[in-house]
Parts: sequence; C-alpha cells; structure tokens
Amino acid sequence: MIEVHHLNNSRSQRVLWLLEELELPYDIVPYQRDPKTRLAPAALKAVHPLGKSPVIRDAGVVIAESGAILEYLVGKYGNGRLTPARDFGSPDYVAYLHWLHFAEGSGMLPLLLKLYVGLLKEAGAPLSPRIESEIKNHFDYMSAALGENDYFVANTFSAADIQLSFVLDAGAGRGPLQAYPNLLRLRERLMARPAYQLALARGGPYEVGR
Ligand SMILES: N[C@@H](CCC(=O)N[C@@H](CS)C(=O)NCC(=O)O)C(=O)O
Repeated sequence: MIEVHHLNNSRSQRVLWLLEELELPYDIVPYQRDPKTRLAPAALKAVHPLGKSPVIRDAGVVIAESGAILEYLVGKYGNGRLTPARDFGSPDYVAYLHWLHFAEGSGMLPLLLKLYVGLLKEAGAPLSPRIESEIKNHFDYMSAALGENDYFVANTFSAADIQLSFVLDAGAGRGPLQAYPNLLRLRERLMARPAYQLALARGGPYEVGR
C-alpha cells in the first residue's frame, strides 16, 4: 500500500489529490505543523532526512519532493492518465515536464522569498521591489501561457495542473492571484473536481490561500 506522510496545510495535499484522481488505495500518516513556528514535527525526519512533506513510501522505496512523487505515481500507476504520452519529440510532453518542474523550481521561489523576507519587517524592505517584480514576472508568465485555455498542457487536465495548484494557492487570498482572472478561474475549476474534494475529506482541513 502506498503510504503518504501528510503534513496538514501543505504540499502533500496535492499527492492525496493525485492518488484520488488515479483511484489508488493509500494510507495517510498524519503530521501536524507546530502552531507557532508552522514547522513540521521532528518525527518527519525519521522518514526522510529533510523532514518535509510530502514524502511517500511505496514498495519499500521512500520518495521526497512533490514533483518527483507526482511523476513517479503517474509513470508507475497512471496507465497513460494525467500525462501526455511520454515522447520527447512531442511539444505537449515537453510542456508537461516544464510545468511539472516550474511549480517548485521557479514559481514558488519569489513567493517563499516574500514570506521569509517579510519576517525581517523594515530590514527586508530593500529586497521588496525585486521580490514583487519576480512574483509578477512568474504570474504574468503563467497567465499568458494559460490564456483562454482550461488547463496548462494541451488544454487537458494533467498532473502538471495538480503540481501548479500549490503556486495558485500560495498566491491566493491577499496574494497576486487576484490580478489574474484566468488563473482564478482555473483554481476554481481544479477545486471543483470530485477527486480534489475526496482528498480534502481524507487529508483534513487545508487552508492555503483561503
Ligand atoms: N519542494 C519541496 C518542498 C517541501 C516543503 O517545503 N514542504 C513544506 C510543506 S508545504 C514543509 O514540509 N514544511 C515544514 C518544515 O519545513 O518544517 C516539495 O515540493 O516537496
């Protein structure tokens, strides 16, 4: 059975959602963030040295990093679902790889910088213009790439949309997402999926971007 080491209000929500989309059985091992620091409990370090979530264990193999986990699950169990055909000559497959990696490799970075530099209050102010312009740069890019389409890759729902959803969530609320109606509509579309709702019911409260 696939085991998901799931931290509340975290990126591991995407893994639960993907597993529901693929209709795969899985067990959740739950962890709670420290209410003050928001950090994961030390117990997660016993599962993987980084002590972060998501982590999965499948057939005795431990895998960390959400993009790798999604690629692994879709490749091993997807039977062609939620991905374009694996063909490195296909623009759709290359776009799929790009978006799958963009989410954590690029999209999250300026949002995280804002979060951490914000803790410095006035001392961080000199960094703000660059951070804000990079947030805009990345959201402008996502919005222009999506355009009037419903989904990022070949206008078909894929694991790349699941992976990108955390960037949308992190940009929601009082974040930059409000300025991008097409990204807001995509977020609504994703949240309305039955598998998304099932994952919420199993994973417990998820408040990122609410
Ligand atoms: N790039 C990694 C990021 C993992 C990560 O930072 N997870 C956060 C939750 S969203 C975490 O575990 N934070 C708790 C901590 O750092 O103590 C991924 O996508 O899996």
